[in-house]
Amino acid sequence: MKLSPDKRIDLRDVLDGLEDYRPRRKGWHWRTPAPDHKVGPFTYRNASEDLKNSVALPAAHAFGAIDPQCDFVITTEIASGRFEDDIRRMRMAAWHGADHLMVIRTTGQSHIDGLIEGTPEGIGGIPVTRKQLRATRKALDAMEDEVGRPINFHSYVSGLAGPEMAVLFSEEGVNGAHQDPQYNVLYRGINMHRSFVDAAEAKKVMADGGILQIDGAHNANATAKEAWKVTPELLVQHAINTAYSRAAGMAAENIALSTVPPTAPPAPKLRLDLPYAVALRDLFKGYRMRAQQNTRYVESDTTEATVTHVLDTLISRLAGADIQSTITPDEGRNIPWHYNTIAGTNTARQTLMGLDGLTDQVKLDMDGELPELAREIKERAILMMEEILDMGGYYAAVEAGQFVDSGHYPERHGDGIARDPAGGSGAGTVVKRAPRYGAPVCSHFGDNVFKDGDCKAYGGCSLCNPDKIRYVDELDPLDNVGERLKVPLDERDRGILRPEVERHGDGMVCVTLFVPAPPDVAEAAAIDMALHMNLKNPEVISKRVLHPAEGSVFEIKGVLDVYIDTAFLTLPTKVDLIPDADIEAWVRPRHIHAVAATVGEDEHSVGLREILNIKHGGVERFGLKCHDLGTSISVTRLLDEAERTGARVVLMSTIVTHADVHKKNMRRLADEATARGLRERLVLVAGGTQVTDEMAKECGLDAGFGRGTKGRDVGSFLVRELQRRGN
Ligand code: Z98
Repeated sequence: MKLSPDKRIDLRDVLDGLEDYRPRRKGWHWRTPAPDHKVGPFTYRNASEDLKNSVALPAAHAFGAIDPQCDFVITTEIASGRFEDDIRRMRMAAWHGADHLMVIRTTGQSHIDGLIEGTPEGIGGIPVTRKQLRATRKALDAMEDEVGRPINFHSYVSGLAGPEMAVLFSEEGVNGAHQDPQYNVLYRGINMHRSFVDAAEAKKVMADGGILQIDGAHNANATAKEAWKVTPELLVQHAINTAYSRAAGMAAENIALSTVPPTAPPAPKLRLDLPYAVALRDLFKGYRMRAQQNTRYVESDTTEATVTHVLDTLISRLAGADIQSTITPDEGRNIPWHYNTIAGTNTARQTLMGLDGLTDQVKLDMDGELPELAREIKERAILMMEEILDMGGYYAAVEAGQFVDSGHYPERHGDGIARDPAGGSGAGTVVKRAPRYGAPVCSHFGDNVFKDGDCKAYGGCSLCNPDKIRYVDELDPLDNVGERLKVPLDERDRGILRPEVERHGDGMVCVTLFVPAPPDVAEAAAIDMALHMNLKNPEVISKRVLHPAEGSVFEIKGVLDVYIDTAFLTLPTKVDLIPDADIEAWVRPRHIHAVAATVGEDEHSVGLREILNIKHGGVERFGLKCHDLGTSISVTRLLDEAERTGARVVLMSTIVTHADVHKKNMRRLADEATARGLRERLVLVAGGTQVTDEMAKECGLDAGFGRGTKGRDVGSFLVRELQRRGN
């Protein structure tokens, strides 16, 4: 399957021939570092190799449209709840520099006790299935070719089907996964013994498949009432999972700790979070760090979420990290929307590029309070670990509610998560392995009469011989991707467009409005206004009081139930602009003069000045010699000055339109220039809010520029026109 940058991905191609599709590669991929990497005018210190195709950051145009890539892997969590929509979102994310795409299903995967086939949505969201994984991996393989960088696909190995999930992931080329038996125990109420036995098997399979593991310590941070007090326990959780993973055969470089800065402003964030980061990096040298924003503080205000994300990323750069996970800034208000997934990704790459080389100039002060504070966190963690051992081990400690207690260890508040070691889902299901137990597979934890590779004698196992995999397409005739895609594909074929943010054609839009009244009145009024805009099911997703009496600003989502048939759209003709540097290179050495004025009785000079003035990016900066005659100038005077200065260009600005005076003046300029024998020599251009190119041409001029015109539009036109005339 090959993607073409100017075409939308065709989901039919993705789904076609899936039964025979095999992932091209397995295992995790780190970015290829590119030290002292030159991109455009800059040399980067923390960069990786460039992409083949991408969308650059907005300000990149000022630096020659560069799109440097940072050294960290950038993650985005893709969670529309439908893999067919996730795939399109992944492609956009990959073009914005994300190379670790985590798919979390809208249903809690850990609540499912087996593997499910097909692509059902069912109730409560969709589970992970082989077909979805395979389709996604196939699409990602094509996206890798398109952007020119390997993309890591990630999901979650948890719940009672954890080991089965690990095998499935290894078979289907999933490159990273969360795995932490403590997650099952604490948050999903799964039996402890079962969780740890399953984890050993899952981790072995992940280790053999080169899958990067991310642990689950961050969940304590997101769950605890006072997250900044849970830091010693976070170190303990990391330690338990890391040691257990090593014992199961996982290499240190495939173990990533899931670190989350514990606070967010208005807390004194860096003062609290930096010592924690330092303690963590110090205690877990040699392991990878996956840094993620703390979801706990993501409210409905996307700007606030973005600022915290930037500060988190600053900590990652200062303290070191390998993966910067992004949280979409709208997590706190809805299923992440397409464009907010990209916004989160951009926040990370924009911040990281901006911080390039920071640690060459700024160092953490290791002679001040920082190491003392870090040491205190480590001491508390070690005390906690000792007490766990005294209590009889992990199971006993969990039973006693030691974990996710809101007290700052050794202080305890008695509000931790307590679980019964003999209870929970799957209790009593662990069976002792019989003597001479044998499983002829390539990857298996513990006693096994077959050695790794012995499965060849039986024709191979599904990990080394994918032909052994039984691919089940769909089981439910109604609840499957084929049915779900009927309407979207049909609309696509017919050229029908609707706005969307979660799923294909959901019609969802968001409007922002300020209402000048106290909050309650303002909110009721805002909803009414949204109804007047014909938005269905309007819902306030963010409100911010700007002043308790003066007013509030609201963001309202709703469904705009209209569609656009692209067959009836008239598209404006697109002009390719000449790059600024090329305009200047042509204009400056030629010493070209231009006269400019607002004509007739028109005192509106702002627009013209924006077009001329160097400060506003006007044509002056290309070296055009501009003579601004001012306002309310007659056409005759304009042409007199053009003759006197030897100008090649006349720029007339005309805003006033009553009685079509703007058109009259345009015609007058063309006619008088012709009568005076100047028409051949002069390029005549009009500009103004109501002016269009067609109108200007009808009136005998060479070009017209309307609202939104910038100096580079005019500059680009002038160069082409003067070149056309052979100058
Ligand atoms: C993240 N934002 O990716 P269910 N195991 C671990 C987890 O952290 C999670 C799951 C399993 C977070 C996403 N984390 C939340 C260690 C989820 C998923 O049962 O499918 O929800 O488990 O860091």
